[in-house]
Parts: sequence; C-alpha cells; structure tokens
Amino acid sequence: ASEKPVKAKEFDKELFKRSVEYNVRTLYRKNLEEADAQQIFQAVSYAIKDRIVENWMETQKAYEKEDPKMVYYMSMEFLMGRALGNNLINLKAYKPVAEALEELGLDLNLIEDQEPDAALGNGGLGRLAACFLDSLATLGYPAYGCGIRYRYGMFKQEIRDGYQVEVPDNWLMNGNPFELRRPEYAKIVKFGGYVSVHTDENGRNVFTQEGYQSVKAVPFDFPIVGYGNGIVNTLRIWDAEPVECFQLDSFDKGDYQKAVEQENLARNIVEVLYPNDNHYAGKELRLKQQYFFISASVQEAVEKYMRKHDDIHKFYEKVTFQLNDTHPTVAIAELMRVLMDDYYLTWEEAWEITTKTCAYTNHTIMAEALEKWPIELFSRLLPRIYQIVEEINRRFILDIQQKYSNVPGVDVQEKIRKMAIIYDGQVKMANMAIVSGYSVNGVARLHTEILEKQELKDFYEMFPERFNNKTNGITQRRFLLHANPLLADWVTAHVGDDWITDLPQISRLKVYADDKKAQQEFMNIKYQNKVRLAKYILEHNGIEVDPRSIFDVQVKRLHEYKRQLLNILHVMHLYNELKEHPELDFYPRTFIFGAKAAAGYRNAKLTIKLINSVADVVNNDPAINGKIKVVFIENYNVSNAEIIFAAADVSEQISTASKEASGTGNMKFMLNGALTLGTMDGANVEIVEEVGEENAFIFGLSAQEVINYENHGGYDPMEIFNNDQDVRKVLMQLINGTFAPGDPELFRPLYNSLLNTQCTAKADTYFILKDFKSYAEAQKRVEAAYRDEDNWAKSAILNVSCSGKFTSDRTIQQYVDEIWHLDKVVLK
Ligand code: 26Q
Repeated sequence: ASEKPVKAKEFDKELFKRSVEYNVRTLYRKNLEEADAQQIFQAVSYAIKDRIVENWMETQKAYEKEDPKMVYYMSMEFLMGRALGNNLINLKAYKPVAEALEELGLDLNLIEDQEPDAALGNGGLGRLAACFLDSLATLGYPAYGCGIRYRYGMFKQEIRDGYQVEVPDNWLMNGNPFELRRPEYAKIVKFGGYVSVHTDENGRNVFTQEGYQSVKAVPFDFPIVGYGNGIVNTLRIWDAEPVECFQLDSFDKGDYQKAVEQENLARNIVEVLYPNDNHYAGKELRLKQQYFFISASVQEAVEKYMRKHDDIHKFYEKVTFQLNDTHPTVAIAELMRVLMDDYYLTWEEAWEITTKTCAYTNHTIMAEALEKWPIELFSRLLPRIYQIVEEINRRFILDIQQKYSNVPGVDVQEKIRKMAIIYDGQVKMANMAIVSGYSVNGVARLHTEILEKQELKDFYEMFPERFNNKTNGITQRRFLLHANPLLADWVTAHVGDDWITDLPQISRLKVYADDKKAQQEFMNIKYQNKVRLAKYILEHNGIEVDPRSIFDVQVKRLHEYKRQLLNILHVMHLYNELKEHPELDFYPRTFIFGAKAAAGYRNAKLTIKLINSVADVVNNDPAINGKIKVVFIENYNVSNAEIIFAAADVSEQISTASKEASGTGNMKFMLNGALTLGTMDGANVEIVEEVGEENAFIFGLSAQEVINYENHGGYDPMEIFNNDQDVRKVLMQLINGTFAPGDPELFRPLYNSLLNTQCTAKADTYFILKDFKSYAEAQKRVEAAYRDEDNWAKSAILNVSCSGKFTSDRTIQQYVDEIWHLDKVVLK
C-alpha cells in the first residue's frame, strides 16, 4: 500500500478489482458471480476502507506531531446518511471505481443502494453536524465529532392507509464496514448514588460519588474523509456495555438486584434516538444519554490532552468544545467536575478553563424546544453534577445582583427570574450554556438578531461580546457533486471544478444565465433529473407523474411551524378552482411532500393523513385531467433527498416567519437550481439577498409582524374565515368528508387548530389563514413565471450561481476565524 494520500490519477483500478474479489472470497467464501448485492457492497466498502485507513493513520500522526488545537463537535445527532458514495467522492475515486465495477459487470449505483443510511439524527441539526464534519476535514482542520452510537436510528416511515407507521431502523443489521471499535479507549460513566465529602491531608474538600451505577462507554470510530487532501478526521460515537464486575461471592440479594439493574442501564441507554425534532421531551433516559456520551467524551478529551501536556491550566489553548444546541450542555459541569475532583483544581481555576473551552450554538427560539430538567430528576441521576450546577447558579445570581442592584429602573428579581440557571424547580440548560461559555451563536442572521433583541435580550445585554452569527451551510460535495452528477458535470464544463472546494467560484456561471444554449442544457438536465425522480416515485409509490409538470417540493420534518398544512390547503383550493372552472388554463403541477412526524405528535400525523387523503382524491379524479398530482414520498431521508433536490423546480420554504432558525434544505434546493417560494424567515432572507427577489417568490407576514401579533395575544382567524370564501371552502372541506368520505370528523382537530371554536388554546398560532391569500398569490406568480421557460431557466441558473455563500466550508471557516481559532494541518 502506498503511503501517499490517494489521488485520482493514482487510482489503480486493477488493484481495486482484485481487492474486491479477494474480499468476497475471504468474507463469504464466494466468487463475484455467486455473491449477492449486499455482499458486494461489503466487499467494495472494505476495499475502500483499506485506502482510507492509510490516510487516517497519516492524518492522526500529523496531528500527534504538530499538536494543533482541536475542536470537539459535541452533538446528540449526526445525520450522516450513506458513507460509501461520499467516501468515493472525497477520495476523488468515484468515477474510476464506477468504471472498475462496470468492468466487473457491476453497477455502483445499485451497490450504493445496499447501504442503509446512518440516520443518527432527526433533521436539520443532525445533518448540519454531518456537513460540518465534511467541511472540517476538507479544509484540513483537526476535529472530532462526539456522539452516540444508537442501535436504532431515526425510524423508517411506512405509509399504511395514508397513515404514518414507524418501523425500527436496524441500521447495524448487516454490520458496518466503515466503523472501527476502539475498546482501548473505553471509559466508565457513573449515574445516581450520593456525594460524600471529606477533607484530605491538605485540608481540601474531596467529593466522591458513592453507591452509583456505572456503565462502560466503548467508542466506535468513523473516518471522515476530506475532499482530495488526504485528511481523515474521526467521528467518535459511544456504545454502552455493562461493566464486568460480577463478583459471584458477594452475591447477596441486594447486589444481584444491582448487578441486573446496571446491566439493563447499559442495554437501554444507547438503544434508540429520540425522534423528536424541535420539541423537548423531558425523559429520564434522554438525560442519561446526554450525560453518558458527554462524560465519556470529556474524559477522553482531558486524557488525550494530558498525554502530551503537563499543565491542565492551558487546556483551552489546545481544546475547544462546540455544543450543538443545549443537548450536550452537561459538558460544562462535567468538565468542572473532572478539573476539580480528578485534577484538584480550585473552583476559580476550573471555571476559567471551562468558560474558555465551551461554546454554544442555539438552533431555536421556540419555547417548547427549550430544555428544562426537573431538579428532582437531575439531582437524583447526576448528584455531583447537580452540586456544580447549583454553584454555577449561585455565583451567577450574585453577578446579576452586583451588576443591577444599583441600576435605576431595573427590577433585579425579574432579571433573576428570567436568567437564573435553576428556577421554579427546573434546571435551564440554555441559561447554563450562555453563562458558562465564551461564545453563543445563532444559525442565520435574522435568527441571531431575534436572539439578541428579543429571546435572549437580557443575556445579550450582560454579555454582548459572546453573541455572534454563523449562517448555516451545506456541503456541495454531497448535495451537488454526488446528488446531481449531470448538473455537476455541466457546471464543471462551464466554469471548471474549483467550485468543489470553493463554492463561490460557481458565480462564474452568471454569464450563462442569459445564454439560450445554456438555458436549454440546464432545463434538459433538470428534466432528466425529474425523470429519475418520477421513476423513483413510480417504484416506491405506484404513482405516475409527468416530468413535464412543475415539480413543487416540500421536504422536511413535519412540524406545525413549517406549515405543510398551508401547502396542502392551497392544493385543495387549486383543486376546487379546477373543478369549478374546468376551462382554466392551468399549468400541470406535481406537489411532492416528504416528512416524518415525531411519533407522538398528533396534528403532525394527521397532516400526513390529510396529504395522502387529498392525494387519493385529486390523483384519481378524471375531471381535472391529471393537471394536479400530489405525492407523499415515504421515508424521506438523506439518500432519497439527494434524488429529490436534484429534480425540484420549486422549493417550498414556508415556515411562519421568525420560527425557522435557518433551514438548510432551502440551500440544497438553491444549489440544484430550484426557485424558492418562501417567507422572509431564517436563511431564506439571505438566499433572497444573494439571488435577488426577482428570482424567488416571497410572501407572507414578516418576522416582526408575527412577533407583534404574538405580543398582543395573536390575531382573529374567524375574520378571515368569514370574509375569504376560498379559505372558508377549504376549511369546510376539512369537516364535511370531501377528503374523508367514511369519516367526516377525521380532520376536525386540524380545523380546530386553525379556528378553535370552543377550546382554551389559541387558534392558528402559526398564521396559516393569515398568510393564505399571500401564499396563493405567490403560487400564481410561480405558474406565470414557469410559462416563460427561458426566463425560468435564467432564474434557476442564477440560483445555482448565487449559492456560493451557502457552503458549509464558509460556515466552518467563520467558526474557525471567529470562535475556535484553529490552524490548518497540511499533509505532505
Ligand atoms: C430535545 C429534548 C428531548 C428530545 C429531543 C430534543 C430535540 C431533538 C432535536 C430538540 C431539537 C432537535 C432538533 C432541532 C433542529 O433540527 N433544529 C434545526 O436546526 C437546523 C440547523 O441549525 C436549522 O436549520 C433549523 O432551522 C432548525 O429547526
């Protein structure tokens, strides 16, 4: 094997073919003709892993030698998707491998389809973490991802009778060819028990946890391959195993009980990813998961540092922790604990290190997503950690009092009520993250402004220098180069391939926006991608769709604030119009949805049923002549997302303004030449700023308007219901059985959520009816624009060429320059 990094030119196809044949032999005692598709996937993956391992060792050796500062990206979620195709892309080996396999009579695409998605995440936050790892490796920054090796990832969604059914995602069933178990780095994590204090010979208070249960954390490493630079970073995810301490002689009844409990804890803790997105569930097991992977990761980071350095006081010069939302925030107290209890630092010394090490990213302002743990639960599970949180809180309250006691017009009690870490019987994780770190960042400009001016105003006043914005991004390697090879090749043919590692270069396409030939080529590529998606839909849904129709796509987690309900109500409205005016000149449209609902989210699940019910009626009504088709793509995930983005004409980004912190799907659509139909929310604002409002369709209330209504108790949807006949009609259809002939009451809860005629809750909290008219008008503009094909092509090409800002390479460079201050490592 070569010691040099793998380069495209050096790719030895014959050697690769021999190693695939050899792997099939040694793994399965078969030759290539006998092996099935899954076995070939495994054999190919092991052949690629061999190449990666060389670079992995070189990279880690270089890190060892140069001793650079490292970022630990701490996240409960890494939504990685499939590894094989991505690894080949980043090794610059995709085309040669596809050719080599073809020479063996094999199709790389089909082999890729054998790999299950690593779906260790829910949606945006988890996928962002995956894009960040890709960019960190590609830019050559030393980084670890730290997370959990869930046995079951995000559930698979099946649609039965129009309803979502959750099927367990046994992604490790066939083994994982890319992972590496590292038992030599196992750690012990302690839960429960109590804290005893005694004074040691130096008169120091020593705190020890006793009567606890422990779990062994065993890391599995995944290689993160940088694009064409030989760098391979590590995603380290922790598995749980029971500690081996079965002492048969001390087997009285109590011990036996304890031993079994401890084993169960190990079995349960990493069993499954919580499938909630943007919604907090205060479950004990969730807190155990959080502390489990954080304690293991913090112990490892400190031990790794101490292997090379002797002074723990300078820890923060070599290590920084980025906390992906509040989910990993116990890292703050865990680091304090290790520094004080294991390294005997004083509170002040430990605090200085911790606050210079930890940084926090906020991904939401919605109250229902904020993590608050009941003191009873928190202190019972993590007694020593809770003591530390209490002390952080006590000192912080003193700071507040000191700062505000003599300031006229400031109500100190009110400040404490809003800012304390422990208040009202709860531990507030966001408050701890802000108080105990050196950086707080939002994920899009608008979102950061809302944090500073409204949601976190008091904190911003106290620590303005900590706040900063890092607008999200996505990796063009997966979402263009891999997902859309036709468009990727076309871009490269026009502007060269620098865009792969320098996306702003794609702006050189602008000169082709007005070029008739380029427009036709672009539309032709889009058409072929629509044919590919149509084939997928026919195979998976049995629905035939016309690739010449407008593909209007909304794919994202199902959530009321994302307003899939607005989209489908508008489809119902269009259907009504077509029924009433069959002569209407209507451009054929395919409405495509993909969305998983959290398992316990009733309105979200009912919205899926509504979409499927509308699909049933509309798709089968000969009276509308196939002009509208509605498709719900089952099991939306990272892999089919790649096919979907490539085929989209219209990108639906229609969240209630102020609610979507950033969105990242919006960027994936833009990169693939879809036009945004959206509200001025999250990163949509910046997308429109880049591409120009004339190349997007913007509608709806502004964030400030929404916030104003909210501050004045909402608005009255009845007024719209009474005055807008289009709205009235679709709402009545929710309760008169038009789309649920057997059960007219089926969609009543959705109707009530919008109008709420009797109950206590507020109505239409997401301003769906308020924005309906504006949305319908924007949709009319979409249709008119699409009829002018040249102009549409121009806008689409401009979207692609203006997407440069939205690469995660840019986002990561900003984290590096403005938060982490890392140095690049270059391999010879
Ligand atoms: C919390 C407690 C208990 C169980 C689950 C959770 C939980 C899990 C996942 C809370 C939130 C999430 C995920 C949030 C998320 O994906 N937010 C999205 O982050 C993206 C990346 O920054 C943004 O683009 C989206 O706007 C934001 O919604």
